[in-house]
Amino acid sequence: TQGQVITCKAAVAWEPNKPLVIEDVQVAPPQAGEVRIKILFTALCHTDAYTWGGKIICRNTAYTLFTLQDPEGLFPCILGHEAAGIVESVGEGVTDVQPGDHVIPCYQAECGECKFCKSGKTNLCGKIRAATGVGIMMNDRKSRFSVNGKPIYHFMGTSTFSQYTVVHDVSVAKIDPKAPLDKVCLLGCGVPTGLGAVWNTAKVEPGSIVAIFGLGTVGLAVAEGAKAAGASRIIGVDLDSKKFDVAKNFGATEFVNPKDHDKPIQQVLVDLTDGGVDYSFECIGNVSVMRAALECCHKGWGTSVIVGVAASGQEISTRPFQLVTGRVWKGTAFGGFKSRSQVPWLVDKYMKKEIKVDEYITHNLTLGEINKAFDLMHEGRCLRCVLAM
Ligand code: NAD
Ligand code: AHE
Ligand code: ZN
Ligand code: ZN
Repeated sequence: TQGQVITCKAAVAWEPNKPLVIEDVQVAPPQAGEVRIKILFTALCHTDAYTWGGKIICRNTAYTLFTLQDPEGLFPCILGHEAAGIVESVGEGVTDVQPGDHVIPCYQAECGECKFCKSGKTNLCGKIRAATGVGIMMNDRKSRFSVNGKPIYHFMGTSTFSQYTVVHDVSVAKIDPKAPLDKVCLLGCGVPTGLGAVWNTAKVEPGSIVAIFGLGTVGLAVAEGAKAAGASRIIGVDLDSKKFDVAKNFGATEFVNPKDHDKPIQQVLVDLTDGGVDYSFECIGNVSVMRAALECCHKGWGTSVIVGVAASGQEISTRPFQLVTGRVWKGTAFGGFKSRSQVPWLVDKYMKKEIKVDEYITHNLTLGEINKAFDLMHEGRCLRCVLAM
């Protein structure tokens, strides 16, 4: 197959919110600096759903020069960014991986050479983002996917809802070939994001009081990370009380359901914690909850980390006084982990049973059942659903 177009099955999102369609997709061979991967397993992350549900909002004021539309939400596209597979072929000049290598495609690249990579201050990489953020490849500004000659956009530089995908070499983490791909696919997004939000972004200290808004996979991984960091209280907040039993197994120590209270949830948490929490994490993608997560932080030092991705066009707000009086508002992408160097390390930690992965998988389906998998996510009955390709 090397050097040839591969025809395979992929789930194509033709339009926002319309069911994905399994199509025969033509996948072009990798060009210079690119890698074609046979995806074996992919999971769904809520970010795929947000993009799929994309809407366009334009705003033009002195301070908002661009549309508030998500520039990644292009259609038709192939979504998916939490996966594992095997390298099928590589383009010219690719030396870090070769056919047969077991890999996790990473939506956040790590080139090691750009201003971002060299800064020592961030895990974001600037090398290919201009292309991956708008659904194309860097070399020729084109897509490697097509259906009957019609180009299909890439998504997040990964597009894993396809049996074969083409990614940039700086987006490929080579992992231990003994690691079970049907499990470690989760290390492509949600689990590292939650763990890293605690360890890298917030840097939670032993004894801290932590609040977690949203107990899906990302929020549960925050709980796991906070427990490992020695937090003294880990307060889970969710509208769905069924999540509380599950969250106990990941380290949460207390639960609050906003539906059980008349007071605003930030006030409930401030009252529960003698003035507020040391760290809070928003793991939903709801801008009202982001505000509550900031405002439940302790005056003077409480830090709130935005992890959730809000729907296109949404904006956050609070009284500036909240920040003037020492609360800190931060965000995290992929939990601050450097992808190519740290994903293999996370895989090793899983192999040594130092972090959970299997526990986040509640459902296993096939690519053909992908719409059912999205339904499960929206019904809130599932943490991660892994699709066999
Ligand atoms: P999920 O759907 O599995 O979990 C969301 C949880 O939030 C559910 O348990 C739900 O019951 C709860 N919830 C919904 N509305 C709520 C409300 N108003 N108050 C309290 N709880 C509420 O999602 P996930 O896959 O765990 O992802 C969580 C968020 O993180 C999403 O926004 C996703 O896009 C984002 N995300 C961000 C990154 C990153 O790098 N920053 C990485 C992965 C995911
Ligand atoms: N494109 C959207 C925002 C999407 C977003 O925030 N993506 C997160 C990853 S979510 C993973 O589940 C991210 O880290 N992006 C990294 C980057 O470099 O853009 C919008 O609103 O514009
Ligand atoms: Zn994700
Ligand atoms: Zn870089």
